[in-house]
Amino acid sequence: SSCISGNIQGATIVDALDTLYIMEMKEEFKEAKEWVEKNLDFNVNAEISVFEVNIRFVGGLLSAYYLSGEEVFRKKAVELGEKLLPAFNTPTGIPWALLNIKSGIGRNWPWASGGSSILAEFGTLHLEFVHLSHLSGNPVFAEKVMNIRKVLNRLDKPEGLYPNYLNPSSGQWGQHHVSIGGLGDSFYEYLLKAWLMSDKTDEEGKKMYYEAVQAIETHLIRKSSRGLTYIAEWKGGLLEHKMGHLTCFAGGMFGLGADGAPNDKTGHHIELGAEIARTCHESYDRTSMKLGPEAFRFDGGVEAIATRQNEKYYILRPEVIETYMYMWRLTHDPKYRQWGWEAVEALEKHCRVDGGYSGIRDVYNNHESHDDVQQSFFLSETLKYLYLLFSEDDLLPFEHWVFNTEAHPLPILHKDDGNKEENQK
Ligand code: DMJ
Repeated sequence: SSCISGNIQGATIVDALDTLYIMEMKEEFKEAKEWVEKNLDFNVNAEISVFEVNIRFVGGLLSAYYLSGEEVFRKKAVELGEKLLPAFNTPTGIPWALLNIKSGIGRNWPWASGGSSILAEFGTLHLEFVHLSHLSGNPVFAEKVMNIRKVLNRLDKPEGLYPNYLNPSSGQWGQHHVSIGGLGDSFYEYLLKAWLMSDKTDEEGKKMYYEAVQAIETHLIRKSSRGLTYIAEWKGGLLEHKMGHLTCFAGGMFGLGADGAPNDKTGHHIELGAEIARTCHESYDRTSMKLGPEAFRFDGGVEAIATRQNEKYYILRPEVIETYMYMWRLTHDPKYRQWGWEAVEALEKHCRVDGGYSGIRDVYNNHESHDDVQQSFFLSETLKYLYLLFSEDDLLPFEHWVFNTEAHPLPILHKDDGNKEENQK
């Protein structure tokens, strides 16, 4: 019916395309491709999250194209990118969080501070949109994301930090909440990866990344009394000593950014990545299922443990394994493979169910209570990062590829790439 809005169907299939390809599951990849050709449809009355559709569908299609060279994926990616463009029709060009892709009408999450857009949402379009311009020859996609940068750079930042909320009409920050986990996370990731993906020509992205990390170290990174480094949340100058599972991706990010760190700080950034990996491993090790909770605290005598019932769940998230994979590639310390294998065994033991894998309601309990959901990022991220952790470094090497925030590999755009795509393989 025309007044009920639906969704774009096929997230799990599209999110898994590149994983199937990388794992050489040729039959399954072919089947998935045929599904995309016949059934993937963006002409639906759906109110979608611009961020989620971008990282899962646009990112998934772009990677499938670059890996396989199959034109259908390029075509679908550009078609979907065009559908997302009306989200940028705001006074500042900061996109809406939600968009009806039939009507082109956008709005923000009703819960977000003062009608704001979310940093981790509008800040996580850059990599995909640069590739959409590259593959379509249409500069509009890259222009939209470069404008987001411009708006951010005109604003004063409290203590050099980026608040999670920005109002797309006034161009002003909402609440001064800062997080390297939910609502903030992948914004920082994309500053670093934009620079890497540009073959290290995007000096603005580089500068923004390393300045942000400096502010994060000064204001958010702390050490517990028993020596665990963690990243707290900042609320208008006050720290909440809580670290989300989502925040654990930052270990890998610090490691990946270590090489370019200014002022001889390479070793320091690697060390920071290693410490975050260790803390996040502790959050897994201190549960009965050896799978980490959604959030853990450093408060009232506890360290790296969830204290609230509604933070004890595990929904097959990848961030801790992602950090193991980066730290393994960067250091070859065998502990990262050991820790990864512990996660494999725990997933098999506690999450495997008929027909797939399920999230767990309480990782501190001795009996699994399954939530009966297999998130699409389990196939795109968790399994892919595990596979890469136990593969050789020349499978999707960091010198040629960056992973979008949903683990979809995108080729680095070398300066002379303009008209030939072959050298990206
Ligand atoms: C994924 O969709 C992406 O990794 C995103 O950046 C954060 N949340 C999930 C995985 O936990």
